Amino acid sequence: MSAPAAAPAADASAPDQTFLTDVLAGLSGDPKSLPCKYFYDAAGSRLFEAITALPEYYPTRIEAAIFRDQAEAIARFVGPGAVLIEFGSGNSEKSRVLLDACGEYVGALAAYVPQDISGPFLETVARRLRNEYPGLPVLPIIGDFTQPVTLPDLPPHRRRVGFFPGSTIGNFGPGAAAKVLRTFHDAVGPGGGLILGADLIKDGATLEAAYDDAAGVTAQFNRNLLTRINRELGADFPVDRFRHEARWNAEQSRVEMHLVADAPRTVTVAGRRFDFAEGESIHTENSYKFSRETLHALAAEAGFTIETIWTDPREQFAVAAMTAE
Ligand code: AVJ
Repeated sequence: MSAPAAAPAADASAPDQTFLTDVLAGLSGDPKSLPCKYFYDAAGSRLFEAITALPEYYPTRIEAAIFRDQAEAIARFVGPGAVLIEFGSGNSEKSRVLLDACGEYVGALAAYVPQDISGPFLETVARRLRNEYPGLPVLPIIGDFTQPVTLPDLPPHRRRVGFFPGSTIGNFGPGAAAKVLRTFHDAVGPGGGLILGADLIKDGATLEAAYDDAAGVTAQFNRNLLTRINRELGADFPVDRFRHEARWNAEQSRVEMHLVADAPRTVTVAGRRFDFAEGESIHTENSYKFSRETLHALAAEAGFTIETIWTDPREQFAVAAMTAE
């Protein structure tokens, strides 16, 4: 998937206040943590792109295969003349297979609405799509998918279908995930649809390898968060002294990423000191994994009913099509 790009600070020399507040709060916690949404600066976005090409990181490849294999069924679920809204659209790459399939099997969409937090990037992507899909209204909206969606002027009386691929939903704990889906429910309205990509529970070795690859790209991606904090918030993390760890937490059904201090360390962030014991970790990400049952329960909590779950033959990844009640 394309990573959600970070919004550039209005004044590049002034640290982003929200970023600083979030980092100080996370490092003041016990256990220490940092929000995973800050992974995606320019370097982090590039590293994530590299992760999606790793042999161990199966989700991107398998989801793409499901979209290809089920293109016709997915297009029929979207339906003729619908408005497709992609939340956190990035480079809109995953929508192309849907746009193509709708054109081929059910007739053109009424509009494609990519939503992303990076405005300049959105416009570039929209221009390219308008060239490649002449006649398709591409109506980008700037926004954060965790906030209520303000839709552009849309053709009236059209079915709206949300699209949220990549198992980005896995970054949210059970309650927060239902809240995110609820904002999508509000955006598509009763009778609208949602196509959701979600990674499935599997053996711990496969899961841990996907988040701790042999080439060390995920380790770089994780540590880049400290590099970013050093640069943007004037911190002094000895980045190489924090070891990358991926742990499958079966009880909570999530892969956790951590950065573990190799020795007792004191770090200063914007003039505040944080002490680390040897082996103390910063919990940087949760990537929740689902079963058919937990997907049905999550959908229901947000007011959706799942119509179909498409998977690959080994049931590694799921694409769920659901209807808003
Ligand atoms: C972008 C949240 C789907 O959890 O698999 C990949 C992020 N972190 N490797 C995921 C990620 C480490 C990814 N998501």
